[in-house]
Formats: sequence, structure tokens, C-alpha cells
Amino acid sequence: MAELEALLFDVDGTLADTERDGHRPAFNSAFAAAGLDWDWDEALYGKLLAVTGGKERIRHYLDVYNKEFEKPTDVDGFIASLHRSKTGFYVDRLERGEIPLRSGVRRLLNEARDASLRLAVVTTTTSKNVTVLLENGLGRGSEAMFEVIAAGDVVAVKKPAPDIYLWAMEQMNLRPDQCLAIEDSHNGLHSALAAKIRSLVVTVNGYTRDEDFAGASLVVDRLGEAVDECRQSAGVVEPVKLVDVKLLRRIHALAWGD
Ligand code: XBP
Ligand code: MG
Repeated sequence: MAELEALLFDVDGTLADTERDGHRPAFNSAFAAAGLDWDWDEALYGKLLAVTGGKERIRHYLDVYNKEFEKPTDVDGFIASLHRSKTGFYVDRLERGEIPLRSGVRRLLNEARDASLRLAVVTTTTSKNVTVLLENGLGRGSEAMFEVIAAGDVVAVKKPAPDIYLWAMEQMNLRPDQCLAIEDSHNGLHSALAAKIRSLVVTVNGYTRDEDFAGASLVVDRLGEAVDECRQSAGVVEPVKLVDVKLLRRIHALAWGD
């Protein structure tokens, strides 16, 4: 059995709870700026999250929830322009410090670095969003702690397809049995599973808590702190108070049959 070498972190919903109060209002600001009366309320956005990728999500919205909208001839160009505008509004929110890191993220990242574990980001969002989120959450230059930022359009097909995880492992010359993935959603979990990763921790959030996480090694509501313990809903037998490197190594050994 290979040693645990690397932690592969999802971003949205995992490093920070970005969707409800970050991406969603940024989409709505972009629609308003384009003179569109589209409004993605919390309930509708929860349904739209079934599709990963902002551009793909807009397309899904038009195809399923707003069929009557008269699409321009260059639909892809129209969507790409809306998405660029949305990213601008989202980055503004990040830069105003409106989206803090989730409980235990900073602690675990520091622990992992001190334990010489290699780190990567594996996300569907854009690399710009990742950079700004990390700089605001962990400080300027903090993205350097990640060997690889596997983000957005670097692959043609987004989560739950395995492509983004396969790309990250290829960049790092790692095998699935050397990696542990930390995700928040069913789509993210299945992207990692499809990439043959078996060590899988899910930290659920408001939008994903009722999704199906069969195949995960551990499901908790946060990575947690000593003063902010996590609550576990599936996975390793003993009660888990916080997710630390020792636990991740145990999860990895169990997942690969040690
Ligand atoms: C979550 C996503 C992203 C965000 C929106 O990514 O699916 O599309 O919802 O960001 P992950 P963009 O959980 O993989 O980090 O508009 O930049 O896609
Ligand atoms: Mg996510």
C-alpha cells in the first residue's frame, strides 16, 4: 500500500462556503448589469448546482428553466461574457473579505505542510477565483503552498467527470493510492471516485448536506477546530472531533486495505 503523499482540496463549498452568498449573488449582479431580469434565488440555485461550472450552469438554466428566453445567435459568446462579468462581481466580494475560509481549513493546511504532505487545489471554478480566495483567506502568496492549482477550463469536461483530478495527479506524477481528496458535494466525490481515488473526506454544507455520499471514507460537517468540533455523519468507526493529518493517514490506510 502506498504512503499518503498528497491532499487534493476542492474549493467551492470545501475551502469556503462560497455558493449561497458568493457565486449566487455574483451571477445575479451580472444578469442585472446585462439588463436581464433573471434572478437565481437560493432555492433555484440549489437546483442549478447540479451542474458544475458557471458557464455550463447558465446554459443549463436557459435549457431547463428559461426556455422562453430568445438566445442570441452566438450563445456561447453571450454566456462567456456574462460569466466574465459574474467573475468580476465574485472577485469583488472575495476582495471585500465577504467569504471566509471554513472551520479547520487553515489549521489542516498548516498541519499538512508541517507533515510534508504535498497540496493541490482541484476545482471547477476559475483559477482567478482560487487565487483571490486564497490570498484573502490565507494571505498574499499563499497559493504557493499548493503545488498545482487544477482549475476550471484546464479540462474540457468538469466534475463529476474525473478529468480535473486526473489532470492534477498527472501534473504531480502521483497515483490515486498516494492521494486523499477533500470535497463537499456529490459531484466532487464522484469526480474523485471516477479518478480511482479511494481516500475521500466530504465536508458537507447547507447545499450539499442531503446529497448521497456513498463511497466517501468520512462525511463530516466541517474539518473543525479544538473549540469547534466537527459532527460526523458517516465513515470511520470512532467518533471524530476534528479532521487532522493523523486521522487522514488512518483513513488512507483503511481505504487501501492496510
Ligand atoms: C464549484 C462549481 C463552480 C462554482 C462557480 O466548483 O461548480 O462552477 O459553482 O464558479 P468546486 P465558476 O466545488 O469544484 O470548487 O462560475 O467560476 O464556475
Ligand atoms: Mg465543491
